[in-house]
Amino acid sequence: MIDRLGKHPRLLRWVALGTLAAMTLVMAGCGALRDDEGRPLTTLNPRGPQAQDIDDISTPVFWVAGAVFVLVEGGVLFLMWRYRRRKGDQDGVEEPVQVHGIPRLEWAWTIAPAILLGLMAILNVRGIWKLEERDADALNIEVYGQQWWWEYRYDVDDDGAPDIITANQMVIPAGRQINLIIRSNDVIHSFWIPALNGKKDAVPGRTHEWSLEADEPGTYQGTCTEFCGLSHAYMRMEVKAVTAAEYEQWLEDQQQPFTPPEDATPDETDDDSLELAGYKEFLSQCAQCHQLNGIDYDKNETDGTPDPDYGGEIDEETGFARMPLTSGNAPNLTHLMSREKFAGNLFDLYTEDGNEGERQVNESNLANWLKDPKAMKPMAPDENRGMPNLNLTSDQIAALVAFLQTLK
Ligand code: HEC
Ligand SMILES: [Cu+2]
Repeated sequence: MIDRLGKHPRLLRWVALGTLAAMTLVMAGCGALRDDEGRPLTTLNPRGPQAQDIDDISTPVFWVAGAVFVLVEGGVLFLMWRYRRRKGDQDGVEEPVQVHGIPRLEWAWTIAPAILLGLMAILNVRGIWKLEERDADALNIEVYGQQWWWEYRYDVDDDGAPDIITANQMVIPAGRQINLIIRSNDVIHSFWIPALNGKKDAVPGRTHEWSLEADEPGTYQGTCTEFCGLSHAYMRMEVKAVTAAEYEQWLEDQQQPFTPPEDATPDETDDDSLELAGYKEFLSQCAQCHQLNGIDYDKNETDGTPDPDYGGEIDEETGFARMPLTSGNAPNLTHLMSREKFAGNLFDLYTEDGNEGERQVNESNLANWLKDPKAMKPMAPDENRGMPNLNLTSDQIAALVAFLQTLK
C-alpha cells in the first residue's frame, strides 16, 4: 500500500490531507470547555479547590508530555525524511555505516525521562495528599449509591442519626468543604462531579471518604461512572451549591415533617379531595418502598402496631411492614418537590412553558412515570431492582400526581 502510494505522490498528498481533515473534525469534539456551553461533564473546567488541585497536576503533565511527544515524533519524522530512499538508491549495494552505540546519548535518554518522571511523581503524590486533607469545619454528607439513583443523608444535629434524607440533588453551601462518606446499597457505583473533584467508588460493605467544595453557588452535574447494571447510563446526579443563608433555610425546610393533606370537603360530602385520595393510594401502593418522614409504616416502628392505613404486606413474625426491594430502598419523597428533577436526576419536575413562562409542575412527566417507569428509564422489577409498573388506573394516577405536588 505505502509502496504503491509512494509511486503516486499526488495520491499520497490527498490521503494526507484527508487524514488531517478527519483529525481536525475529531479534535473539534474537544472544543467547548465550559459547562454552560453544553459539556457539563468536562474535567477541564475546575470550579472548586479539589478539582483545581487535579487540574494543577494534569496541566503541567499535559505540557511536559506534549513537549516530549513533539520532540520524539519530530525526531522520527526528521530521520525518516533525512534518510529517505532517493532516486538511484540501490538496495544492498551501499551498506550504511555501522555503529555499536553512543554511550553519551544513551545515558542522556535514560536520565532525562527518569528526572521527568520523578518530577511528575512529586506532583502526583503531593496532589493525592492534598486531596486527603480536610478542613476542621468540613460538613459531612453520607452518599449511598443505589440502582439507579443517589441518596444523601445529612446529620444536622450530629447525633449519629440522619435528619434529612434526599435523592439525586445534593445541596451544599458554597465555599465550605464537604466531606462525603460514600457507600453502596447494592453493587459498585462511582460518584463523580467533574467540576468539583475526581471519581470515588461506592463499594458494598466499604466506606470511602471523599471531599468536594464549590467556589461559587451554582449547579454542577455528575454521573455514575462504574457500570452498575441496566440503567447505569441513567444514574445522574447534581450538586447544587447555595449561599450559607440559603443553605440554613434549606436545612430548616427539609426538616419540616410530612403533613398529610387535609380533606378539603370533610363535612359536605363523603368525597375526598384529590390530594387526600392520592395520599390513600400512596399508603397502599407506594409506602412499602417510599419513605414519607414520620408516617407510621416504618419497619423500625417500635410501638409494635403497624399503621392500620398501611395496605402493604405485613411480616407475620415481626408485625411490621416488609421492605420488598433487595436494593433496600427507594427515594425519600417527603420533600420531593424541592428538587429539580427525579429518577436519577433525569426528568424535570417543573416546566417553564406555562402561562407567560411561569414555572409549573411537569404533571405529565410525573404521570408518565407512575404509568410505566420502565418506559422512561429501564428497570428490572423481576429482580427487585428499580420502580415497578403498578398498573395504576388513570384516576389513581391523577390523584397520586395531585398528592405528590403537596410534598414541598
Ligand atoms: C417496589 C418499590 C417501589 C414501589 C412500590 C414504588 N416505587 Fe417509586 N421508586 C422506586 C425506586 C427504586 C425508585 C428510583 C428509580 C430510579 O431513579 O432509578 C423510585 C422512584 C420514584 C420517584 C422519583 C423520585 C426521585 O426523587 O427520583 C417517584 C416520584 C416515585 N417513585 C413515586 C412512586 C409512587 C407515587 C408510587 C406508588 C404508586 C411508587 N413510587 C411505588 C421504588 C418503588
Ligand atoms: Cu451506578
